[in-house]
Amino acid sequence: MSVDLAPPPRKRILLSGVFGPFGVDDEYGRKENIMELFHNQVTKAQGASSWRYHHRSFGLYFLAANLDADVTVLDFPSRKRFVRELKKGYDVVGISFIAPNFVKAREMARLTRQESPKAVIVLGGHGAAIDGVEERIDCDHVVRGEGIGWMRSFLGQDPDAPVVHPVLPSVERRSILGVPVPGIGASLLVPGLGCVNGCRFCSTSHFFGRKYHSFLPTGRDLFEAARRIADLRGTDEFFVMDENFLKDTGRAMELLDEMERHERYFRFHIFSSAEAITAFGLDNLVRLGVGFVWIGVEASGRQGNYPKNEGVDARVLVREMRERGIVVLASGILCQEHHTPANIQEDIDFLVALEADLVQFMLLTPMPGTALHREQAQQGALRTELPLEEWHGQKHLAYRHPSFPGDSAERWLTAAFRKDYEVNSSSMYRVVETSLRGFRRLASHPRRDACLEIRMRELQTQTRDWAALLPAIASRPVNAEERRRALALDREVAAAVGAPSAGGVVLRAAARALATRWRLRLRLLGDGIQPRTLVTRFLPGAPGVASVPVSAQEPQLEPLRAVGGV
Ligand code: B12
Ligand code: SF4
Repeated sequence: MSVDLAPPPRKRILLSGVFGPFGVDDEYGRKENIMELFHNQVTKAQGASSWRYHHRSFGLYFLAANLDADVTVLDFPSRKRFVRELKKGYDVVGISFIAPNFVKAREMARLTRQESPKAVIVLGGHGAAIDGVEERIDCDHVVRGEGIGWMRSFLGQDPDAPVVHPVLPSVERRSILGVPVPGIGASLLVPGLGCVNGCRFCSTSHFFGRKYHSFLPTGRDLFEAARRIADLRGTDEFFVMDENFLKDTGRAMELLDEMERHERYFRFHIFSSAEAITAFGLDNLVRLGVGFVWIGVEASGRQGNYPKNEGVDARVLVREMRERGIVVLASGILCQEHHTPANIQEDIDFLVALEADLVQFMLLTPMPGTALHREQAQQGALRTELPLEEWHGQKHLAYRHPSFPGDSAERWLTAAFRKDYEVNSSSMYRVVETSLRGFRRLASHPRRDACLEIRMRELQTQTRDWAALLPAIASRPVNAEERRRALALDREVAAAVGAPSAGGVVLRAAARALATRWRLRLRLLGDGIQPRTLVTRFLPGAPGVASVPVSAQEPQLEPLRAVGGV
């Protein structure tokens, strides 16, 4: 009798995001559902000045880096490319999707059954919160909440093994006014998932059971992860994907202590709530190297607002952050239950008057799984007849609101974005102004230690670099006021940080030429940009230790340089 001692073959797993094209009206999606953060949700009314960034489907890479299996990650495939991948034969096909991409996920499951009938289909991501999704999509498992532990258990691996943080760029392509943003681009840092605050509309908080699921529980863990990723990618800048990074004030303080102790000064772009920012302290934000904060202001007064904003004067908070060189993105919710055509403008005007660098307006949307969804279902207010492709918060209301019938919600939204642009000028103009303010403040600081000295120099370089776009802004402004502001700011920058060098002058001329070309492109060809398909293979045997960009026809804009344990 012979005994086969060979280990069982490792599973072959395909993890895929939903297929494109994105942001077009077709049988699977809608034109409003663009795969771009800023251009879709923030700077959408700013024409050529809109920020054009692509972000990967980070959850897929987190899963892949933490499984002892042969995992291929397929990000932004076309439908055809997905089918081609299926034909290679996988044991498990995992599909990550959000509610507005329900139809795409359903089609991908159908294609998997057709092309790879033996594959086990696992659905995950926020779309898993849709009621009865297992009956509406032909699949084998639906994973709600954190996925690494679930997938490890499913594969017979230790669900509680330490989480390996993959080494990833936080953005794929970045351009403003058609000018590519130079440099490597910030790396991704995901300290944890979810938020304990449980604001009733918030998908992320509810999806993770109103608990914080920590990947990097201590300041020291954060520091070590940041140091390793920074060394591998060659940049000390991070986009921190954590819904409320400063909520754990102690952890953030410990991170700051570690940075100062090691004299390693990272820079972080974060999401956080007003109470958490206030508790951490604005001057500590500067020391920590926070360059960007996304804050949910939500509404002007008590009505329609949340405990996280209680007792905080948003106007003062935004101004004080900008004074310190911190770019602020303030978001607000329109067409809330208490809004009427008579009072909604007050909230819009409040958001605009904050003079934040960037403003996001979003329609109140009862996303599946949230307390708001439950409340409105009980009241019979959900618009269940509205296809899920429309549940993205940028056009239709997904609940019945007597004051906003037909397309009126969309009209308010469009007008709000437009007003912010006309009153406050383009966001690019605003961020140069913020950077200059921060530089000046630190330059006149009476007691600059090593940390503040570094922060001052960062702001100086940033102000000079970003100001290169001011002539392009002034050449085709939204109104005469923007031209006047851009030219005046350019002069102020030159006075504060020095006139542009000969190289700088050439750069500015190039930026103007690129901006002119971009405006022409928008006029002739429209503003659609599709993200490139990215294929990455994570090899078995050593979870997260190596990752291989697969196909030469699908080059990565930012190759994954390495993936290793934290
Ligand atoms: C990055 C991001 C984007 C990127 C898209 C990146 C991409 N390539 O898809 C951009 C900015 C383009 C974007 C756009 C939109 N987004 Co978005 N986005 C996010 C954000 C901020 C982070 C997601 C993330 O990477 N998290 C970190 C990773 C590690 O966590 P994770 O994705 O949750 O993955 C974990 C689990 O969910 C699970 N999991 C995930 N996938 C899978 C798959 C399998 C098989 C398994 C087993 C498990 C699993 O395991 C992972 C590890 O635990 C979230 C909010 C948030 N903080 O989560 C919103 C969020 C996902 N987006 C949302 C929405 C609504 C949108 C837009 C419709 C908004 C709009 N109107 O423009 C568009 C849609 C674009 C489109 N065409 O699809 C909602 C989804 C709501 C819902 N219930 O479906 C969220 C939750 C924001 C919110 N609070 O409302 N988004
Ligand atoms: S504070 Fe922000 S992340 Fe936390 S529950 Fe509220 S909206 Fe969600």
